[in-house]
Amino acid sequence: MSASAGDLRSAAKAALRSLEIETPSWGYGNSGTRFKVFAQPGVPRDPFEKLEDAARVHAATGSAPLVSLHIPWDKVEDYGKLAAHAAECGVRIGAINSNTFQDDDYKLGSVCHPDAGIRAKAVAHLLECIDIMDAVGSRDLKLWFADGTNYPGQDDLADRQDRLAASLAPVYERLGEHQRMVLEYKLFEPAFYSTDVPDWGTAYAHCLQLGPKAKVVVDTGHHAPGVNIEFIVAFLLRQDRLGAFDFNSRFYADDDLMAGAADPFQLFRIMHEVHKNGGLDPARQVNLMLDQCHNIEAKIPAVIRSVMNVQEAVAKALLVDRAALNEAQQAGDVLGANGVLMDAFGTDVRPLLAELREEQGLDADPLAAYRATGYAQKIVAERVGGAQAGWGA
Ligand code: PSV
Ligand code: MN
Repeated sequence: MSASAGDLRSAAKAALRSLEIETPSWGYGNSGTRFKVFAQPGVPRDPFEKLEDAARVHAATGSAPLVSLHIPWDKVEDYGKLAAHAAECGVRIGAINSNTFQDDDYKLGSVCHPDAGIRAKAVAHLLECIDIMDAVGSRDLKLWFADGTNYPGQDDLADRQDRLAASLAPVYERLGEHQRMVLEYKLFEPAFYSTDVPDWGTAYAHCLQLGPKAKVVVDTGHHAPGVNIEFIVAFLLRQDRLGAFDFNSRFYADDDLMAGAADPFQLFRIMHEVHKNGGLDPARQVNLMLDQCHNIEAKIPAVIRSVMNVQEAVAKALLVDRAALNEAQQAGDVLGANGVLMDAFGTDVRPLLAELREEQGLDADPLAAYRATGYAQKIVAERVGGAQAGWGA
């Protein structure tokens, strides 16, 4: 039995109303490639101003109430004050992202480093991040390790896994009752021969060993070309180990471009698996984060566009006629099943989202709404003096 189009639309609207997408504090600061950082006027000078920019994305889209922090980039004296500022702006602090890759000591790695002293330093940083989580009321510690080797024989691959497991254990123990650690994998970069958490299988194995509060992060830019990310999503949700996404877009590697820019069909396929396997239910705690940097385009509009792209992918996933899909699958109707999915992907969901925004008291066009506020001109005029925040600061 097919669902009626009207029923699907109203169920989709209800789910979209409670959709929460988390934006990255570093997406608002200056960033670049290893070749050049092109500074932009009006960029925040501190984490407080980053939150103000994030609040503009939420005000325009109604779907971005959470902001990820990166430590030490977002280090402040008083985290209570930072959380209070977030609340005043109408947003909340989300995941705390650790950083064990920008200190000279980490040249040969952090939690997998051959030197026990450097591993202890990295673990101390991770514990400090949990103190910050306590202070700002954050649930998730997000871990990404740049650890790896550049040359065969440089270090012992299995020993590095032992060091990783031993480093993560005390961090896991330190988590509060409602806190979690979410472990991100990445195929390569900055290390080129081996990476210590290169794929979902490695992240999953460490999470299993640690316990139920350890979950896997899927950064959509961190796979080899052609990898079926939606399979990974379905598998991890089935095991209740999908903790979070880092959405961005990849043409070649970890491009960190706007979510859905290169391949909106892939984003739809991922969101279909998320929805189909219960991942949009807030009780499953799948954190939908963006992890991207805007090097040549205006930052706040680029984050707004990314949020809109995720909203569109989610809307299309919500419009999949699951009953018809199931019927076709059970009947072995290959073309029919594929057709059901393609019909949803082919639906123009922009009118539905515009209608929903108007029902929420928002402008139907988030980018036009943002432009109309004059905020872009205001920050260029007001944010003079001081050092602009940027990658590494
Ligand atoms: C690494 O490439 C990564 O995806 C991690 O999530 C970092 O925290 C983030 O980028 C910011 O550089
Ligand atoms: Mn990431």
